[in-house]
Amino acid sequence: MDDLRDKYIQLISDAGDEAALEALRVQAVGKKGEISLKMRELGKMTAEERQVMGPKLNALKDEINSALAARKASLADAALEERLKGEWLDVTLPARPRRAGMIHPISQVREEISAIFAEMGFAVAEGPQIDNDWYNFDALNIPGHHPARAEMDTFYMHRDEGDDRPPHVLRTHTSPVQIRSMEKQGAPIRIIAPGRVYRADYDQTHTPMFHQIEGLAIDRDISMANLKWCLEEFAAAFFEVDEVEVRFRASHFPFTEPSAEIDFRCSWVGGQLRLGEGDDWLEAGGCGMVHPKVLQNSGVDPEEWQGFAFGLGIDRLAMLKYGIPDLRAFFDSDLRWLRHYGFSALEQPTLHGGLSR
Ligand code: 2NM
Repeated sequence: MDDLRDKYIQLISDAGDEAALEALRVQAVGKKGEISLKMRELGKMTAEERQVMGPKLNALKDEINSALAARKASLADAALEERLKGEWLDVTLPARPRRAGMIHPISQVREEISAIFAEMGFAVAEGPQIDNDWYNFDALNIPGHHPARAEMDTFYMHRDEGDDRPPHVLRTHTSPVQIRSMEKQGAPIRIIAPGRVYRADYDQTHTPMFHQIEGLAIDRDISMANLKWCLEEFAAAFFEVDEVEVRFRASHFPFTEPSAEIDFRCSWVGGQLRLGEGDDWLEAGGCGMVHPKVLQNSGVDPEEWQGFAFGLGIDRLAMLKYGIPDLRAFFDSDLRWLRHYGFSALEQPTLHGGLSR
């Protein structure tokens, strides 16, 4: 009995796979297995012999069955271990850059600008591209008769014959987003509103849809000085230079008072733009202190709150920074152009990692 036991325990522990184990099981405890045959011999024994041998054989059968089960489990463990070794994958490896799927320069620049203003504490706000004339004009202190309405070349949405309600418009600027944000959130508030805007104008330097980014900061004592600093910080970060001088030129907008055009100091050397040095000025956008009527229209008390707003053109900033000569090519969906001017989808612009790489 002990020899039988030692033999099978050894064979089981040497079995290299499940098939070998199964063969051993048949050989030992199968219907015609060695131990089963021995059990059959119990019938020919005397009662005394049977009383000794019966339990011994049963115990041996149990022992071999559990040795088979244990070996089976350990073979399965080893097989899993082996498979996992083969399938091992380092999920911390950087993804491989691909040629397909490029980020459009406008998306890239919008993300760059958002990253810069996010660092200064501005949140990104969004709103509808189809809006009513209250949000696009009246709330912004542009009444019906105001020449700015005509100057804006507004796209008006269709109204049925006999429907005399004022038509919806395609927003001509992202300022309606700021009005809605002030209405919803009140003051203090610090947001930027990037997005598509629409004006019926098409030539070398104008497309009927283009992209703007507007900023708004309202608090108890925000001034033009805070505005100028923000724009200086923005220009230096965006053009990736140490410093850029900002010049305010007096201007007029219905929604700000006082109002100014924003110029960045620059030079053009051999057709190449350099920011922060030289005797030229780059026209970058408009700005001012938000008009008290605009605050009032947005549910913000102008006796308690004040602040600045500004507007920049994303498309022009993209052309200037990345040397893109033709505005209209932005909207042609030409894949060869996109592969040339596009950005990797796997590299997000951040201030710490670099805006453009
Ligand atoms: C500009 C120039 C000056 C502007 C004003 C506002 C609002 F809604 F807060 F009143 N948003 N953006 C603004 C001011 C925009 O773009 C050339």
